[in-house]
Amino acid sequence: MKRILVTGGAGFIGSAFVRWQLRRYPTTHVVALDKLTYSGNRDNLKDADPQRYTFIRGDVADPETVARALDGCDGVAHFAAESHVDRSLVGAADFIATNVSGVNTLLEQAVALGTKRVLLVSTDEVYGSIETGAFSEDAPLKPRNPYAASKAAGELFGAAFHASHNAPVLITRGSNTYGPFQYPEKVLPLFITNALDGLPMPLYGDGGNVRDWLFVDDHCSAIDLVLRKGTPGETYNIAGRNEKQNIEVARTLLQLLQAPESLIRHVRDRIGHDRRYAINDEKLRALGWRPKTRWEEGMAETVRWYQENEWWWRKIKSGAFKEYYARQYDHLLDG
Ligand code: NAD
Ligand code: TDX
Repeated sequence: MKRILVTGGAGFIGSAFVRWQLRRYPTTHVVALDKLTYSGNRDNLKDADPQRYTFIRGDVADPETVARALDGCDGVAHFAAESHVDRSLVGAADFIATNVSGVNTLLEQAVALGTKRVLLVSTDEVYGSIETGAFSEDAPLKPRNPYAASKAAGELFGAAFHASHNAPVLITRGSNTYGPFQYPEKVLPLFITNALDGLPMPLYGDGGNVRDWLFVDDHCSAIDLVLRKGTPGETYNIAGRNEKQNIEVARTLLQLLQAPESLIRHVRDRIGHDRRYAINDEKLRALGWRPKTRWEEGMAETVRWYQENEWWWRKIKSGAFKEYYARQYDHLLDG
């Protein structure tokens, strides 16, 4: 591909994907489209060669902006989203605007321009919670929080555009992703940066909820493979095969940070908190994908990155994040 569009290219996974493309494909030009919402950050692209990518600040729900960004691109990887479950539980209007209307706008423009590959980045959360076993791609969608519902709705637009307009839509459902540059509202960077300041790690409920952790570069390599080699109209799970209870994650972080167990603070549970996510990724593995980063390496690298890049997260945590944190955890910390 000579030119690709990455929406949400200034976010956590989107910016890693921009770097991934530039590293892996020396002749590819990347267009990054991002609205720069609270989680979008130009600092996330500081390591990307500015000659090799074009940055457009704009809304993926705006047709003219999307048409301009897509023009001349061979494909698009669509990451732009409202991405945090806890925020969606307070109000979901932005989630519908970006994760549903934004997908519709992107699909309309891609059809109009004849874009050859349209990959929608989705999530394992669309299946809902599972007690044992793992969901395959044909399992029914049973989202259980507004964020997951908006992602499921976006996916359904993708499937509908494939069926009606023969749009070359590919969908990936990735599991919980971690690594450098993740916004500190998400559990790993929140726990790491709090612990570095001697602040508590607010662990929801009994800490027994299970997530399947995937290192960010492995998520990027899977998306890249599906973008290039996947079959249009198909959906691919991307698993970490690395299930951990949240309490185990917290303890691993404490060990790496050499911080005391007393930092773990059990707080009131997230409402409707999904107990366990698990997906089967045989279909993707049949395309040849394997994750490269072992959990121990990925966690050590991630912790080191936050230790060495205080400039990045202190800027965030001393800004608008403070208000969010007070709202989110004030009433929880008393529970
Ligand atoms: P993030 O919040 O770090 O990044 C989202 C980016 O989208 C930000 O840069 C933001 O500015 C941008 N954005 C938001 N609304 C926009 C709009 N209307 N127009 C243009 N840009 C907009 O999120 P992330 O964790 O990097 O997630 C990226 C994608 O991956 C999302 O689609 C998410 O649903 C999906 N996903 C995330 C995970 C995870 O564990 N983080 C797992 C599976 C799937
Ligand atoms: O303070 C916290 N304490 C806590 O115990 C936070 C923020 C979270 N948690 C728990 C809730 C979850 O069981 O940790 C787990 C992970 O929470 P998040 O980081 O908020 O992720 P999750 O809700 O699992 O959703 C993530 O994975 C799927 C991403 O945010 C989504 O964008 C992705 O689609």
